[in-house]
Amino acid sequence: MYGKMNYLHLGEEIDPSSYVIEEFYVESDVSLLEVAEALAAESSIGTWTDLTTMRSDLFNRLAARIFFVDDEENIIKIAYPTALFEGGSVPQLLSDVSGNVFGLKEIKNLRVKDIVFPPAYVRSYMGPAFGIEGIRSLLNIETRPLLGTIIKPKVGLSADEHAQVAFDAWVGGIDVVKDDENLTDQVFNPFEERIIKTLEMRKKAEEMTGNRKLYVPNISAPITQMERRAEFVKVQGGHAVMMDILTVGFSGVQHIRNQNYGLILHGHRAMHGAFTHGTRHGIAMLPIARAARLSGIDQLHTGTIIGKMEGGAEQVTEVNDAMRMPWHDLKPTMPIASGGVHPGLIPEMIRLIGNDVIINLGGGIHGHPGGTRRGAAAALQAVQAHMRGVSLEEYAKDHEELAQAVGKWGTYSKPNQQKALVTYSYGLTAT
Ligand code: RUB
Ligand code: CA
Repeated sequence: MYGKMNYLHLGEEIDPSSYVIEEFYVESDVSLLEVAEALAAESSIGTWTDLTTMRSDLFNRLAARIFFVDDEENIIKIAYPTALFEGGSVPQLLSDVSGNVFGLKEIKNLRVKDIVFPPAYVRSYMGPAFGIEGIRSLLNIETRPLLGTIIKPKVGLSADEHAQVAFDAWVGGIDVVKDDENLTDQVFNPFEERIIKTLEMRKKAEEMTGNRKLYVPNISAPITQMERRAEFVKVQGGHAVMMDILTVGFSGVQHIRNQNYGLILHGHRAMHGAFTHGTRHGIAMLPIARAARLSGIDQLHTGTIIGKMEGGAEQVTEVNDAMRMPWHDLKPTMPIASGGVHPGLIPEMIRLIGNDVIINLGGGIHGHPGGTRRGAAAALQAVQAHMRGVSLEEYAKDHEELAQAVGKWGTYSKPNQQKALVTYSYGLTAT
């Protein structure tokens, strides 16, 4: 008992249309049942003691229900009545199901593994405006994975240089060019100048190639500033913007979505490791990604399985499935596989992740020995090789750009020595 009311309903069948259901992993010196009661109380209606202001009708209607406790695996599942939640508000959701509970003294480690929502709650959100189909139809690419690049160096280039590198990437064969997470509006590359110049280059690249191209500028900033930047992008003829969803916060993301700009929203997840790292504490990527889809993110970084960033096959696949699956009225979110990708990894990544993905390469394009344009061509050749069922080695025989990329970085099955090392441009190496 926690607060003299009983939250325990072990073994009870829970109606998924009436409850938000949360799964926790917990480590504590006190018993799992006691922890479960503390979590259920703190995230619903209770506190550390009984209350003179509590009424039994209130308790029966709004108290969370602990319906599953596994002492061996340290798993607790709690169902929260939907009435506890304000529809269409990720901040309120997170304050509720992942708020004070993280500060409870008796808890050593606590991890939110997943959150499942009732249909009416899901429908209270706008979700993505474009979704996978909308993005594909804008770019006129029916089935193959989309290819993206992050301009590198991640910060430092002038607006002119940035626009030129973007042009080279598009002309080489890239569909989507994006800013990196820490490039916003710095003196060496002012936001408005960059947008104007890069969109001019997009037009030129579209005319030269006959293909639609997408530029995704980073608008991350305090909310009013983001609003001004999104409006500027729209007025200049842009079709997409990027937000660093966790540093900006879900309030910022939802606000931008609520303005209905008609812009594709790209979600970078910088800082997610502070929540998602490891398995015993924090918030897993799955509930964060669900919140991003609810908030209206059209394309979201979810991991590469085989690149430089954390995230194995099981974890990335379950997140990608949750982004693509039908979810009441909400359009699907397109996963982005990014981080340490080079052309030699592309076929294996498509095999593992599927076609409905944006494969995003930074160093793997701008680090190509022949420069950005040839790097972009090599990436497209790697996608073509996969789509035609030809091995990279075979395809590289008459595709010089791909041969150069494979020569530098190797392939998934035959990495060259550099694969084991991350080589930084300032000359240091780290494992
Ligand atoms: C990748 C990059 C992205 C990371 C983010 O650059 O800049 O910010 O992929 O990671 P490069 P994640 O291609 O040079 O490694 O997608 O896992 O959130
Ligand atoms: Ca980056």
